[in-house]
Amino acid sequence: MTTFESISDQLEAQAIELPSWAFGNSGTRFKVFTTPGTPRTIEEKISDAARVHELTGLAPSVALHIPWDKVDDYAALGRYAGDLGLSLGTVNSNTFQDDAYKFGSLTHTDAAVRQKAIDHHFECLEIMNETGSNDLKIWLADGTNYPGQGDIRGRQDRLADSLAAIYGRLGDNQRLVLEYKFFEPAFYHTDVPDWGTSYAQVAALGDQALVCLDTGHHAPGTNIEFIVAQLLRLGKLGSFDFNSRFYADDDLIVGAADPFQLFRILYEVIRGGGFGPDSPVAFMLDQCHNVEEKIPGQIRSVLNVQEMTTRALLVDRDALTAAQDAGDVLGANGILMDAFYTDVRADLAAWRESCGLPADPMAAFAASGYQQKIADERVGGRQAGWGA
Ligand code: LRH
Ligand code: MN
Ligand code: MN
Repeated sequence: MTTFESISDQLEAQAIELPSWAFGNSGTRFKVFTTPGTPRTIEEKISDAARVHELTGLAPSVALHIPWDKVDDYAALGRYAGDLGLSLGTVNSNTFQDDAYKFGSLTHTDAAVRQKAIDHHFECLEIMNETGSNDLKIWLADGTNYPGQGDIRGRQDRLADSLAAIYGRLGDNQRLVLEYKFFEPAFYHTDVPDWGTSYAQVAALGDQALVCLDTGHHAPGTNIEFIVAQLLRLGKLGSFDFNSRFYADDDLIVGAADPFQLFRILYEVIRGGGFGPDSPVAFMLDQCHNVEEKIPGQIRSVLNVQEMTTRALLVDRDALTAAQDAGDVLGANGILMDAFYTDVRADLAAWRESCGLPADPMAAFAASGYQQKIADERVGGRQAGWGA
């Protein structure tokens, strides 16, 4: 059995990017419940994100969503984040809230609409140049609701052309990550529904284009860890949007619905060389906190990722390989399960203290008084994006 002491140094470099929109109010199409202290500006979102990093050491960057997080001066926003110990990370484009995109954005039949969507991505790249961000994340709401509504093949071709135009503007250190999702808001077909389509599109672009895997974007029962293994094998896993789901794209706290699935995913990440300071795989959260408080929700999320990463690092890989090669079915399964069932919470608490962090970041936040302070100070917090 691998010991905690033998793997703890690998935890030091773990970094999980927080989504700015997780700090805003969000909800379902039925109701948006507000939370006292909800940020009114991107600066306040960043300030809340800084609390998460301060207490966990796990979340040194914040992702922006444009235009939700639009400001006049991105360099100044970057300095503001820097003063709080954070950097600005992935820039997410947004072509899903404009009337012009009712029938598609990068796939639209009208060249003028496609150009508008391409120009939006150029704007995102300019923002990245100012913030020093490396990743442009593209998720498209493009798709159709009825068979025959659109030419699904022509849409792929137009998508390829539009993506090539965007790719051509990337700087040397910048990457394009293409996120897939099998349904919603379109219900018959989605133009980037699965990892295979995303892979086909990014492979045609070049080395700086990769796939983004959002854990909530698969049909129930999908073996996500297999997708992770395959994309790492192909050198095309760029990033994760972590969250968890019971039914659809629930955007619940990562590891809440199925901690074992998170463990299996992280095991394949580690197995495939996707973990560690030299790894090209970016870890991000993509979540909404509809009824729970947002800052503790984010703290819990990054701790869940850390906890399952630790358990995945504990897998005795030599013993596992030997059992697999020997055809020892239950022995191999037992080795994996031994690591999964290991309660690492006490070891992690002690390790955090040794790093100068609170043993229990959730308790430390509750005791800090920050939630009360923002509830008193901030009035009229905004919806996450939709109201921005
Ligand atoms: C789409 C998605 C995508 C968006 C975010 C708000 O469902 O996962 O990443 O940018 O939600
Ligand atoms: Mn996502
Ligand atoms: Mn989603």
